[in-house]
Order: sequence, then C-alpha cells, then structure tokens
Amino acid sequence: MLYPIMTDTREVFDLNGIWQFRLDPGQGLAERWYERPLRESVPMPVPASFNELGAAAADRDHVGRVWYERELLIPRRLLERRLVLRFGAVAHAAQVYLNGQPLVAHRGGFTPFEAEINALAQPGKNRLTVLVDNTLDYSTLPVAHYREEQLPDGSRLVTDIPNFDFFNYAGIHRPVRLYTTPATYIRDIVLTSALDGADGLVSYRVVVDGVGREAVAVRLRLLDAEGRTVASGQGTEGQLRIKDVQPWEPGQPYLYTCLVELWDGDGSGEPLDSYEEPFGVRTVAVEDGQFLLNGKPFYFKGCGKHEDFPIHGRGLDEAVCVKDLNLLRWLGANSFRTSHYPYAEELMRLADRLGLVVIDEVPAVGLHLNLGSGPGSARRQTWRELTTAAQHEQALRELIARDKNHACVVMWSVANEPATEEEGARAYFEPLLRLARQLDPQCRPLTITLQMWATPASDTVADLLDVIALNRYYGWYVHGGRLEAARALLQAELREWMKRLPGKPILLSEYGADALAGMHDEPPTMFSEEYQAALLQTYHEVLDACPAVIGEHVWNFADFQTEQGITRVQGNRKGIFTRDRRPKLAAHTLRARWRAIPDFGYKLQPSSRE
Ligand code: BDP
Repeated sequence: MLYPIMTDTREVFDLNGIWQFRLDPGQGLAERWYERPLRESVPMPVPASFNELGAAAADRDHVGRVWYERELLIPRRLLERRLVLRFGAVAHAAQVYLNGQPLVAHRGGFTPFEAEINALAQPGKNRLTVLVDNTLDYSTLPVAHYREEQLPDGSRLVTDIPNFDFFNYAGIHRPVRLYTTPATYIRDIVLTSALDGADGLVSYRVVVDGVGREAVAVRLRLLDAEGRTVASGQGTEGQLRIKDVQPWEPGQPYLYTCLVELWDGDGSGEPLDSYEEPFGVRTVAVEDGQFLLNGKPFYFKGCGKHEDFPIHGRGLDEAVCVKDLNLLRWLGANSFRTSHYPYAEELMRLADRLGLVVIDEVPAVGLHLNLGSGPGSARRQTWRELTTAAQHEQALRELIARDKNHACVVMWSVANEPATEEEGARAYFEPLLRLARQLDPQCRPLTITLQMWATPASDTVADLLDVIALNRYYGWYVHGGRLEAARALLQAELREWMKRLPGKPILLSEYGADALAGMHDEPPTMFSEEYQAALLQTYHEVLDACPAVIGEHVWNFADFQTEQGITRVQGNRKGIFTRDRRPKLAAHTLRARWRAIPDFGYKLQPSSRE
C-alpha cells in the first residue's frame, strides 16, 4: 500500500486537527448517531489517544465505542478526480460513515486503510463520522480479557484487562488524509534488490488500476540522492542495474528514489499519474549462524520500544519520533524492534533515512493465557481458547503490504511471547510463517520472541524460525536481585539452545530491569539505577562469550504507561530513558558499550569468542 504523497498528478489534504468526539455508553449504534450531527460532543485532537485528555477516570478506562466527527469540505473540482480517504491507524476497530452512509470498516489498530469516497461525497460540506471500538478479546490482536460483571450494589462493571504490558490507548492514532489520484492510477510498487559486485540490481513490479489500466504505458526511473537518473525502464515488471551502487546500511543509509509514471499508450502529452517511492539497495540473509546485511555479519544493538508519550498516548507525534531516533543514535544503537505492533509509517520512513535497522512486529501480543496476568490459576489451553488466527493472518498481510519496500526492515517478528511451549502452537504458527514467506517479496528472515517458559526443552516452534529471539528476565522476574544467579542461568540456557539448534543465530530481544529515575543504591538493589545498569552489564558479559548471539535489544527504550497493577509504578520503568526521554544511568552504560561495538563483524573479533 502506497504512502500518500503529493506529486505532479496527486494532491494530499490533511484532515488532522480538532474533531468532535463523544463516548458512547452503549446506545449510539441503536440510535444511529451517524445519521445526524453528533450531539453533546467535546473537542478531540486527531491524531491522539482519547484516554488521557479528559480529567475523568471514566474517559481513561472507557471500554467500548466512541464517536469522532468532522466536517469535510470538498471543492467541486476535486470530485472529478478519484478521491481517497485514508486512515493511518485507528485503534482498534473502525466503521467510517460519510454523510450518514457506511463507507468502510476496518479491524486492527496499527495498519492503514482507505476507501474511495466519490460515490458518497457531495460538493461543499460533507459529514465524516468515525465509530471507533477499543474492545479487545480472545479473537483480536492484541489479546485482552473482556469481562462484564455485576457489583454488589447492582451496578455493572465492564473491564477489558490487557493480556499484555502496555496501556490500551485508543482512538484515531495516526493521520487522516484525503488524497486524489487520476482515474487510471499506480496502486502499488514492489521493489527488491540484490548486489552484483559493485552494482545493484533492482527488480520492480508496478500495479496499475482504474479505468483503462490495460492501455497505459509504465515508465520507471531510478534516481540517486541528487536526483540524477541512474537507470530507467518500462513495463510493469523488470530488473534494472545501478552501476557502482551505494548500498543502504546503518552509518550510510543511502536512499534512491523509484519514480514511476503512467503514460497514454502512445507516450504523448503529460504523465497520467506519477509516484515516487524511496528505497535502499541492500541484502539480508541468515547464513552459517550469522545475520548478514549486505553480505556482512551484522550485530544488533538497540532496544524494544513503544509508541507512548504523556498526554497524547499512542497518537503520532513526529517530534517524538525524531527525538527517539536521535537518542538511539546517541546511544550508538543501530536498530530497534517495533514491539509490540507496527509503528507509524512516518517513523518507518525516518528509520530509512537515518539508517536504523528495524525488526517489524505484528500486534500479536498476549497469546498466552497462563503467563502472569491471566485470571485464575488453573492451567488453561491457550490455543484452544484463542480465536486469533484469522486476525493474525490479516495483520501479517497488512503489515507486509505496507512495509515491504522499506530498507530499514530486515526481519519480521510474527509474535511476541506466545505460548510456544503449549500444545497447538506449532499448528498455529506453521501456516502463518509459511504465509509470511510467501507474502514478502524480499523474503526477509522471520522470528518470534520467546518468553521464559519457552525453553530449549519445552518450546515447539524455534526450529521454524530463522533467528531465535529470547526475552529473558533472569535477575528480575526470576531470581530478582541475584545477578550471579542470573549470569549462571542465562549462560546455561544459551548453551542448551546452541545444543538444540546448532548454527541458529540467537538475538536477545528483551532483557532489563525496572529503575525509578533518581533512586540510587550501592551495592545495587532492585529498582535503583545502579541495579538496572549492573544487570545489563552482567548480561553483556554472557552475550559476548556466546558465539551464537547476534545481537542485544534492551527492554525498554523509555518508561511507558501500562494498566494499573501492583507491579507497575505509574507504568513500566524498564526504560533506559524516562518517559520524557531523560537518560538514566543505564543509558550511559549502554552508550559506552555500543559506541565501541562495530555494526559489522563484532563476533569475529577474537576477544568476543568463548
Ligand atoms: C515481556 C514483554 C513486555 C513487558 C516485559 C516486562 O514482552 O511487553 O513489558 O516483559 O515485564 O514479557 O517488563
């Protein structure tokens, strides 16, 4: 799916700003609120989460539907064009109405969706209404425990407790835009690249749609960063050679532009449609126990993150995006994971530009009914109770469709901490992994991050993955406060993985400890800044000695909001930065380490071998 941009043939209109908003206590659909202007509405910014903008706990904790509405003024001349309304992301389900008529519905809170509006739009004023539902349950991604109960005073309590460790922010989280295309238009561009000596080979496929699509000619040019044409071709499919290519990689994130034009069959006049897709030339492969980027063994240094900030919650804030990526570079990091859901397209485009490598994750989190937060203590059968498979497949399709051309994306994470030690996991994941391999034109490696109960002895899916990704909390949830025990347990587990799957690379995809900024202790105790830093250092000694380890992602980049609970102090404090992005001691520890570790060839240095 193409990102909306202005070109010679396309216009983009921003529909962000203040909309009308109303919480729905339950009767909105029955009363058809979409048929007339929203009553009793309050102002609400888009994009933003609605949860923390009011002062009432009831707003923050609302479970169910909310309504957004705005006026959409459409100049008459625009209706002669193909007009598309596009939502960057609405969490978690949306039903969109235009002038009271249903336009498009979408399930899944982290990927874009769009619809042509010409049939329902009128010149002048239009009413755009969006019904948003934040309910999560055992059929959705992420997974939550939806519950209705009667309290002793007769009142009804509805809760939807996340089966995951971040606050269930909701609303219109990413930009809303209206854009035009000509009647015959470029629907999609698919790019893959290879290196051939000093040259780059770029294969392309252009998908043309709309009236008369068979009759148009496709022309394509590859431009370098200065805008000079370095290769050109025609037709909907082909391969082009870039002489003396500048590959994309961290440290030198060189981007080319693929300019696609549609022309009338006889090639006369002006282009009918044009689009510019930025791309990098680079290769990714897992071979001989190494993660190869442009044929060189890459070492991942970085963090798991969240889209999370005070006030606007999970709503896109491009200032925060820029700040975060700059701080990652300040740390000497070269990568991050979009834990636990696809991040905004705007951030992905920045990662391409700034040269940060991304592990791109679908919102499959909470697929474990026996880990900590599950209600009741009886052993449950996760894969019998969850009905997420269809949604999981859709999320994977939409993520790969959106992000397939990004140079920064080097691996897909198909789930975070699912119950891979339980019966049914392999049958659940095998088809999804197969599908991901079919869908990705670049055939990127696949991983799933494994939780602590998925051990070399109990896990049932790791052999299907290209990289074993481990989330480990020795010294925190297991043997908290005991760093020597943490060291011994981590060492022993890594050894067991190397025995079970020799030659399979291992990424430590999460490790860390909560630290309350400003809390200090010596010798270090849990929650102090010193303990967080000391835990990371203990892990690093073990990781450096293990040849199978191809990278380290600390949990988490910054403190973040969660559901309230007895283990969370206004959120999860495992950030190496505070929620407002100020460094804790651990950030300095990591900076000293990561600036000394090269992006390539780290484990080939003799000192890092066991
Ligand atoms: C891991 C989860 C992550 C949590 C983290 C923690 O993948 O989402 O925030 O634990 O408990 O299990 O801090």
